[in-house]
Amino acid sequence: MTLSKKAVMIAFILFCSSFVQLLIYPSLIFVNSDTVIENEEPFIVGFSEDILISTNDGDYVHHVEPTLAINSDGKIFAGWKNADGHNTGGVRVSFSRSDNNGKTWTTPYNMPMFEGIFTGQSDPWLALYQDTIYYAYLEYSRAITSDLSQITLAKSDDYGYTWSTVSATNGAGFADKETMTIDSLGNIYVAYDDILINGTVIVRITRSINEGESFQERGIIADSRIHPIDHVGPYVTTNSENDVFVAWTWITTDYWGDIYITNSTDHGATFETKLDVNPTSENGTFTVDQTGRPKEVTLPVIRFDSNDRLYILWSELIDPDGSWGIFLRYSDDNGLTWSSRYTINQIINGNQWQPDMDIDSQGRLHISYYDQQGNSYGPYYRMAYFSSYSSTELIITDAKPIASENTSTVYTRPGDYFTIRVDSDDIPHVVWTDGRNEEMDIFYSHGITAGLSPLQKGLAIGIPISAIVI
Ligand SMILES: [Ca+2]
Ligand SMILES: [Ca+2]
Ligand SMILES: [Ca+2]
Repeated sequence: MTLSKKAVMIAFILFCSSFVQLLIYPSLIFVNSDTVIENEEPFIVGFSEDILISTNDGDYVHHVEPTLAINSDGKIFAGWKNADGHNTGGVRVSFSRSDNNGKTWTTPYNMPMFEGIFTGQSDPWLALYQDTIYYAYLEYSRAITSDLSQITLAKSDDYGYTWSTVSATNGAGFADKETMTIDSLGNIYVAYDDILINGTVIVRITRSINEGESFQERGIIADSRIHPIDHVGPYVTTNSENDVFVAWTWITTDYWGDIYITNSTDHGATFETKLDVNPTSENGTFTVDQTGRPKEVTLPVIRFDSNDRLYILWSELIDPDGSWGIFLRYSDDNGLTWSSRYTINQIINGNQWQPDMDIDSQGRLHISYYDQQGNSYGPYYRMAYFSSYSSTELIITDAKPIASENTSTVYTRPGDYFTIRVDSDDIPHVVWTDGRNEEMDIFYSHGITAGLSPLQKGLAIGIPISAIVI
């Protein structure tokens, strides 16, 4: 059976099971007590054929840690990190674009090095504001004559044909693990770890109020000299009032800590007292491989829906079988109090980690994560939503494989994240790290809806007609 045939069969089986779910659950979402809108399609029944987008192995064989952004016209932009080894540090970051809903992608190229300095690059992060692409990435000097370390912000007004770059940070140490968000007015925030040479970690946030022409230091979110022993992975977002929220992992003992969150009502100048998202236990941690290189790590993802409900998603090493699992909470009071914990992984056994989510126009969560069973892993997808806004019962669709092949657990370091984003039609698009060809590559796929017949689905996503006749 060809891969395409297998994908179509899986899509059809998932179509049938999803139809049963449609019958079971009334598809209404209550936005507030007065407003009722239908929770309409699209329901995602499977994923389109996998497309390889890291097509250039000439300089670097391994490609990991992809990021994704989609504009209102459906142009898709992807970035990722290139490395010499499957589990080694980043050397350059790349960019590619699709103008035809992911069917084909432009030839990837490496992003510019800041002011011509010979740098290494890592930690790619894409965001859009209107039709301008903002691409944040870590840069560190590889020349002995420079000690440059910063988050660079590259900006393109022409879909990635040309870029201008600016330094988005000015910390004292190694700038690491940034995230970026852009508020409704176009102000750009970059949160990152500033790692000093003595091991102190200061989590900082910077802001640009001039469309990325320059950045100013704003506030300090965490400092390991005051709150030992380590802080990692600040994830920044804003609500409808353009207040700034940051969640991150605070490691409080050698191996354990938890997710903390704080917010700022003065655009990042000062932050409220941080709150433990799981106050009764310490569940955040990290694991390393046999050579001491990082594998799974607890890192939060935070997003607001259009009603300012705040969702937080993360992975923990506390499933009953001692494995990693994925959890969700929400808050309707800007993070002061939190809902019960919801388990997101459908299968408890094995490791589920590295979750990401996006929220569509109907307030539904589109969630992706890796699931390892036995000696291989791959990306999976679930959609989650509440039957009404006051309901605490999370409806969550069956886990669906995104990729048609898995990656061997020999490849221990797919990066710290992969990315899911919904387009203007509420369709999820995913980029992930994939080792099916005995090297790490970046693949892409998008959701297929139940609204199309299996034949139409095949035609709509470009599967050859011969593959549909099973
Ligand atoms: Ca805790
Ligand atoms: Ca598990
Ligand atoms: Ca390759």
